Amino acid sequence: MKIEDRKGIVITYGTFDLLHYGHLELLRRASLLGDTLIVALSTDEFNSLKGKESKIPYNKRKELLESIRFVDQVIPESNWDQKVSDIQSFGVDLFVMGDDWEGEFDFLKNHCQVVYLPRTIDISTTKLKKSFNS
Ligand code: C2G
Repeated sequence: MKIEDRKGIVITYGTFDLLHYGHLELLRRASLLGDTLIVALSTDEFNSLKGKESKIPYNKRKELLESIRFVDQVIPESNWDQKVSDIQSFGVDLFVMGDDWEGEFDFLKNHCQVVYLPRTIDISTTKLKKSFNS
């Protein structure tokens, strides 16, 4: 592919527990902003650091994400501080997150473009967990 045709490498981070259409819409829109989408998936250990207990173990969450045709690669997210080195080692052009994170990752603008996309309303892992427990 000619360099000028390269739309770029996109990365996004998350737990993606109980994968649902809100996650899918984020990933789909992120994938349309480049020609390669990398997902940095929170490990089970990092989730406990985030104060989140994921219902689905990392290897299954990874398998689900890898089965999505517009996800090109899944890497582990094991700490809060790996983003700059990820951006550098993967040659990332664009960092994307849902806008519940608006502003939180603006420091990455020194390394790549940063875009926050509107969250999909009325769906969340927390809601799904609550509905299972009802
Ligand atoms: N998301 C969304 N719409 C929803 C739910 C989630 O757009 N209804 C987006 C979030 O904004 C996030 C991504 O889907 O960009 C993954 O969401 P989570 O799995 O909840 O990720 P989070 O726990 O916010 O982890 O270092 C960053 C963290 O790992 C982000």
